[in-house]
Amino acid sequence: MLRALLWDVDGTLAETERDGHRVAFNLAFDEFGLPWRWHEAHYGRLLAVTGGLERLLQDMASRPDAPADHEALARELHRLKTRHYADIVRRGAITLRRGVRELIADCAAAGLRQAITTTTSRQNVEELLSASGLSGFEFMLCADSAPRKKPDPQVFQMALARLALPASAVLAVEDSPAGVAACAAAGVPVVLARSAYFADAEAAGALAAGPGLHTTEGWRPAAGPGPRIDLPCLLKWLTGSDRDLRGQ
Ligand code: XBP
Ligand code: MG
Repeated sequence: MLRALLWDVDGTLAETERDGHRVAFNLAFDEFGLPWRWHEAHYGRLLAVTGGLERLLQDMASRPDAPADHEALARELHRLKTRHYADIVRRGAITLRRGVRELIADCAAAGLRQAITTTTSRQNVEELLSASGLSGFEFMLCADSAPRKKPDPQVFQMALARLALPASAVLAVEDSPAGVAACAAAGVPVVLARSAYFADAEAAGALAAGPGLHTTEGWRPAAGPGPRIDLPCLLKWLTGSDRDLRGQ
């Protein structure tokens, strides 16, 4: 029986990467007087690395103009980037993905417990929740609580311990293959609401995958019967969960 929903943040609650984190990194580079700029396609490739700091370190490793002491500069740039990201969110440039608020409300009305399980920094989540007026999460596990980032299952293992529930009583909502892999490694069933950068990504291991919670079109297995992904739809997928996308 489903007792709790675990929500990813970046890409799932909102399309934060292209117009949020990427832009904030570029502002940090600029503020530091660095000529580096991450264009959209390059940032998409860098998303294979989870964690903003880790992503930056990976990029710096391939830059001949990066200093020998990568790590200190990367930490400073990431600190600046987090500040710029907060400014971007505060001025309303990032909005919730369609269908998110409605599904959270469905689950709250049904008495399900809900929590945040993310690899992003806590301040990013606090800013997004405050700017969007979203509440009702029992707890938030972020990069500070679960430093081993997705696809490592640590954040989900910690969430199960905190909820004191078996994985079979929980469902996660994710947008990326790394998120799905982390869930799979923790045994947590997961629905993949693909974000822009992962529109065509592999969905193996997900209970269902589709283009967003706002629609029942384009989902596999089929969603519905309502016009959006709602609680009855999640329960329908869970009931048939012996067949995930690999078995389709
Ligand atoms: C996505 C991430 C994060 C963000 C950037 O997290 O990998 O690292 O891209 O945030 P999730 P930070 O999808 O689990 O929410 O710079 O704070 O790491
Ligand atoms: Mg995500």
